Amino acid sequence: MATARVSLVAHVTGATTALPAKQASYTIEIFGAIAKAAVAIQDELAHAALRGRLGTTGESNVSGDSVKKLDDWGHETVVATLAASRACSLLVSEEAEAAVEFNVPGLVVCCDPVDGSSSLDVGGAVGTVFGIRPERALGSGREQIAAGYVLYGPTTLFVYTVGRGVHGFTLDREKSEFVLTHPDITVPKRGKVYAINEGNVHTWHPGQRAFIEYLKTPDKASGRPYSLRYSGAMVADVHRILHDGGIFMYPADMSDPNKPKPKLRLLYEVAPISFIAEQAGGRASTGQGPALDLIATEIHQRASILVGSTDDVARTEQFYKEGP
Ligand code: FDP
Repeated sequence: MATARVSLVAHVTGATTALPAKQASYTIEIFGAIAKAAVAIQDELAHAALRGRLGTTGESNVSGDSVKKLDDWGHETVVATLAASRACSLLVSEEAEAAVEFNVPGLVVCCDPVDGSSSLDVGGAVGTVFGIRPERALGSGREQIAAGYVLYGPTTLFVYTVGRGVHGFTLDREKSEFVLTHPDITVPKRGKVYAINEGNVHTWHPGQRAFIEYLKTPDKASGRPYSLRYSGAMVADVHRILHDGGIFMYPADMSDPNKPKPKLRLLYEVAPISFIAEQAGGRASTGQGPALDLIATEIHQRASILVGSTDDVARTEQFYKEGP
């Protein structure tokens, strides 16, 4: 028997019945808007070299990263589709120093429109990441009512949670529609893969260094050594981990132990990915505790993240606690 075709928006509609009615209808509209932006972004990525959309704009964003033309274009696209949804009151975007106000009642969206910019000019996989919050952008990650990411690779995959599991949808390009293909994504309890920028080893916490050494030390009984897989685009690397198990890490630079310098952004990278990981039965930590418990006090705040299989994340935390 052929299985029924379930679209993203139909699925979100079914999954948001427990939310207050207004919140549910805003959430559905916002998912529609982000899906529309994602369809446009995947098309622009596919044709970027032909449309003169590779390279940088010459500007830097609030985090000091040089802005790629596609970063800018992705931001404008998300702004336009969210404005048209009339369901988003405020957008915090990596590409805008101040939050974008839409002057309508609705929910707050925190979004990195194009994540993994260093892969853009080489045709690598990149992503969009977002979290949705009820009233305000700042506060704990546990205030999120929804989160998701879009992975632009050989196929375009939309993965989301509204706190009722994690589900993945593949873009049917002919119909510009996301269709359910990966229901109930569950992270294996333990994996065989780690993802980290190992070039930064000399900046890490000693526990972090010891953990990576542990993963590389052969031991048949515990399935070591692990394999390293790192593309430099968080969505692509985290998606692999959610699928196959293991751990993705972007620890803080601890060159000055009194001034840890994390890289990834809390509101539109760490918090949404942590919500998705927990909902998929995995774990997300800062090394000291659950990443979802972090309280954002600034919109472009940065945070560390260790995310993936529960056993692998728990072991990293143990190394942080006990050291080498
Ligand atoms: P990028 O700066 O290229 O946008 O968002 C930050 C991010 O990418 C993540 O997607 C990625 O995991 C990480 O930075 C890569 O950083 P490194 O180049 O330092 O490894």
